Formats: sequence, structure tokens, C-alpha cells
Amino acid sequence: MKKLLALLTALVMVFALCSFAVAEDLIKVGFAQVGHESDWRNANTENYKSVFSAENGYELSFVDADNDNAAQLEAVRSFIEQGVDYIIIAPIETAGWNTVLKEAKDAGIPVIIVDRSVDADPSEYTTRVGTDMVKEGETAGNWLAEYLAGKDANILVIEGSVGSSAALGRSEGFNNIAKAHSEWKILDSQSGDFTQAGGQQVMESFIKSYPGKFNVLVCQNDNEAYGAMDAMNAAGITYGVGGDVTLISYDATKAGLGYTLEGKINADVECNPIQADFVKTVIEKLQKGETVDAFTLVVDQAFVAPGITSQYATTLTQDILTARPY
Ligand code: GZL
Repeated sequence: MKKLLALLTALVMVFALCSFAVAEDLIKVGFAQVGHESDWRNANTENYKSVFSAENGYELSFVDADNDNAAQLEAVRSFIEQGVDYIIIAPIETAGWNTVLKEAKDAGIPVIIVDRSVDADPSEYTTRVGTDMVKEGETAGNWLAEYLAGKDANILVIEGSVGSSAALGRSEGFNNIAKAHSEWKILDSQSGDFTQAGGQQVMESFIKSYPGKFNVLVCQNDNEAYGAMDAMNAAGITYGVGGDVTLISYDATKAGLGYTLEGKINADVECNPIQADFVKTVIEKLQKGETVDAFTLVVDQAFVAPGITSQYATTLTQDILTARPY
């Protein structure tokens, strides 16, 4: 009996040591995520959690900052305190990062900026992985110009979160095209904070302020478009293919493309949330002491409703939608 007890104790200790050794071998990654404001964000979070798993050799410390800048900065400082191996940040806003990036640099922890960008000098962090938001905005503008073919446009814009590079970039890109069209007028542009509730609230206000005066609505993400659609339905305003209002959205999530396939959204400009593998490749290189590019572009495309053909976007089919990863 005593021998059995001694054997069991030894086995438990070996198991504990092995577990400790395994845990010690995992690469510790701290990820300060924007929040859970949209379908896109949730797809992005799921992608990171599946890629940075223990089976893949990672110990992920994940913080959902719930669109709160202070909480996001606090999360990064907690990662520095923990002494993680890498810090990944999807910055809510572009501003306010210099101090904490210096703290991470002083602590010798590489920082990877993902999804959105920061105002800080690129020398203040290791690298960035993300999409080109200005190009996304230009794609939306170029498609609209092709679709309208010279017709007048009175445009309303429901922007993304204030100060985010996603909203700033998409607005910059769209305006780059709009300024070449004197027949276009942007009547108003307000933030819906990338949420469905925000999109509905702004749209209800727009409908009161511009009754019958607009024929194009640009929503800077799909969730805002869903809210805007609810508001237009309630007001009896038609939109989409054959509607009074041409509706442009961004993200090209499954639900957004579902509405595009139905013709309720005319054009949906993709912003690819499946970015974690690009970040994992960067970390694997850094682990080997290799240099990494300053920026890794995650490529986007755009989709338009059936019946629309475009040089800037793919005409959506059920097969394409079925095959979409998110
Ligand atoms: C874009 C991303 C944006 C999405 C929104 O890269 O930052 O934030 O367009 C999300 O859906 O909320």
C-alpha cells in the first residue's frame, strides 16, 4: 500500500512538473482587443482565440476593452507587468499611444499593432498587420461613381467610431473620390460607433433632418447598415437595388452579404477580419530572430448585388456567399 501511495505521489509530481514545463514553453501573448461592437469584431476575436491556442503553443491573455480607451491602455500595462512575450493591440483610436508604447519598448516586449493603426511613429512598435482603410473608402467611392454614371448624388454617411483609423481612413478614401464629382453633395456625416443601435439612431435623426433629400447612404460597417435599414423601413423609405436610396456598407460579413444577395445592400466593401495567422507568422519570425516587414497588408475585395456588374467589385452569388469564411 505504501509503495502504491509513493508511486501515485511520484506520478502526480511528474505530471505537475510536465504541465509546468509545458506551460513555461508556451509563448505568452497579450491581446488588447477593441471590444465586441460588431459582427466583424466578433469574427476577428474568434480568429485570434483559435490561432493563439495552447495546442498551437501559445498562452493568450485576452482583454476585451469594450470600446474604452482607458481600459485598453490599462490592459497593455497589465501585459507589461505580466512580462508577456508579445503584445498585440487593435487600437480603438489612433491617438494616445506614445507613452505606453515606450513603456513596452523599455520593457523589451515587441508590440504588434493589428487591424486599425496608431498615430505613433512606426519606430515605436515592432510591426503592423491590417487592411487598407483608405483604399476601402476609395473602392466605395469608385463603385458609386461607376454606378451613378454622372447622376446627382445627395449623400449621407454614418461613420464608424470617432478617432478610429477605420472611420478616418474610409472617410478619407471616399472623400478622395467625392471631391472629383461636383454632382455629388455630402449632406451630413455622423458617427454610429460601428454598432447597429448607433446606425439606427443616426439614421432616425437623418430622416428627420433630410426628409426626401438623400439618395445615397454610406454606412461604415454592416451593423450600422442593419440599424439604418430598420430606421428606413419604419419610415417607409426604400433602399437597395430599385430603391430610392443606394446603400453602401463595409465589412462584407456573412449577414451583410446576405442583404447584398437580396439586393437590400447595393455594395458591401470587405474588410477582412481573418488576420491572426498573419500575426502568428510575424511572431514565428521574431521567435527565430528574423526581421519582419514594417507592415503586412491583409487584402480586401468588394461585392455588389446580383444584377450589378462592376470593375471594382464582384457580383455576389449564393455560391460565393456560402463559401465565405465569416
Ligand atoms: C475595421 C475594423 C472595424 C470594422 C467594424 O478594420 O476596425 O471595426 O469595420 C469594427 O465592424 O467595429
